[in-house]
Amino acid sequence: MKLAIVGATGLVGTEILEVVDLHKFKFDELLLVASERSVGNKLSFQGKEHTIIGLKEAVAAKPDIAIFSAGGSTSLEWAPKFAEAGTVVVDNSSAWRMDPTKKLVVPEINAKDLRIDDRIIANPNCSTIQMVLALAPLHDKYGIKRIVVSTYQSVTGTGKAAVDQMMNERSGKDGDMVYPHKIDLNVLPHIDVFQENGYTKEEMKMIKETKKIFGDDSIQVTATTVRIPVMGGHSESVNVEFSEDFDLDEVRTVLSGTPGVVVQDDPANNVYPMPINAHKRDEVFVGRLRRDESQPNTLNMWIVADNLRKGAATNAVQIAQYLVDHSLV
Ligand code: A2P
Ligand code: 11C
Repeated sequence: MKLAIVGATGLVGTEILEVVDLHKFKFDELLLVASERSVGNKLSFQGKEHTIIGLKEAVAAKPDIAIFSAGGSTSLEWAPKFAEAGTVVVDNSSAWRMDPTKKLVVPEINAKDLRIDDRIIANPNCSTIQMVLALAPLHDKYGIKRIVVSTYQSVTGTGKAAVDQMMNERSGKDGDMVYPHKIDLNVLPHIDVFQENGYTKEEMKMIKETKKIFGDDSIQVTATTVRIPVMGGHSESVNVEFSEDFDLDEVRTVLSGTPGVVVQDDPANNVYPMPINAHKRDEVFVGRLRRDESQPNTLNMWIVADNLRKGAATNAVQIAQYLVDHSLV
């Protein structure tokens, strides 16, 4: 097994390496790939020093799996070249997600749809992954009609430069502005670029990706995505209307038995999911479970996960592991 990590020096790339180590993902050779700026630099992993290589050299090495996290334009240009060389690409960017010929995979939900000829596999957006993982077992039981989601997203979703902006503001240092406004002590109702319909691209990702992952265009989704000066994870307020009525205790039981989901719902003791606790965890945390008393068959929930883990690195490494376990590479 020859494994390549494209974007190995970035926030998600660094997390992928951590997850590869923690999950004991087995490989014989590891290729660490980044931009020309980093080629030749050394990066140590599992006690071994690796030299960063460029994309051309990585394609020529014909890795079995390449996990990409180097931005959409790098994926658009380079994923097909890897695929042509026989590599299976697991891509973290938005480049291929809505391509009807590519699978959009959250392993617990739809890895079973993967086939040997899937050469570029898309990893969904972080805010979509944590929401659909928690909703999937409820969708199976009660059938989702409509989702209204508002997010509270960590600056780590934007990458290293955004973390630097927040920290510079906090310590009074000058530095590059990644966001159009200050982020520390502020809230930006703006993630990714605005579209013609007034929604941001992040909001449209949540809408379109949810339908694709559930394989059901009839599910109605509306989203407001918001950046807050927090690290550690994304939080989401989710209001979900089902076709069938539910029992709240049964919802708790179903979620408690869902692999990858942890219920933290004990308001009397101030127990509910928070990004500070989700940080560096692979699971998706769910709490504040309560009936929406304003209309029938509707549930309110609060969903938190480390966007760099299940939202990106963990999900990608799980896909890679599934490919290995099912002889799809
Ligand atoms: P580099 O460190 O050489 O710039 P983040 O999202 O945290 O900023 O990380 C982005 C990752 O994608 C980094 O590893 C970065 O490498 C990599 N990257 C950015 N542009 C390219 C490119 N054109 N080719 C290969 N890797 C790239
Ligand atoms: C954010 N969700 O928090 C974004 C980051 O489409 O993979 C991931 C962007 C993507 O800013």
